[in-house]
Amino acid sequence: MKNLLPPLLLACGLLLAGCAKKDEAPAGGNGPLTIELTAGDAMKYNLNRIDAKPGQEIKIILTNIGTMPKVAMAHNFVLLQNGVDPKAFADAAATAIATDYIPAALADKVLAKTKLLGPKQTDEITLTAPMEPGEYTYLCSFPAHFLTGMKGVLVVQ
Ligand SMILES: [Cu+2]
Repeated sequence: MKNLLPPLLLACGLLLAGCAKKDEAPAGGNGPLTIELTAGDAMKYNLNRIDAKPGQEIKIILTNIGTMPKVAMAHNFVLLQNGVDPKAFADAAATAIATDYIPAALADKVLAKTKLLGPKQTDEITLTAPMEPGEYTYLCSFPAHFLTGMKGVLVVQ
């Protein structure tokens, strides 16, 4: 059993790299990374992990591929600072309807975010990966979506 682990991890790593690193500059470079994120009525992102190098430029293109009306089912991408409790953020976000579910009191904990998107809407942002290696949580701050599993991690290393 023990011997199976390394090849399994390698396979997982290759799979993730293949999914998450579309359009990246040649391997080993520090070129910009383009990540195409989708989210639909199942309240999940297509990618739960993004790998980047410290300081790397990342273009995030988020598309809501769902069909439900925006008032009932909208999505965003909110990248949090390291050390911020994502559940506490999501709880505070749930009542922040006037600011598209970005709680004003915690706005300084947000490293990057897209607009809140209704069905068939897309938003594109460019962010710079933090210089400090670590795992940075991203989530959808629409009520209950984080708890349903609409989250992922930006791994900077
Ligand atoms: Cu969502």
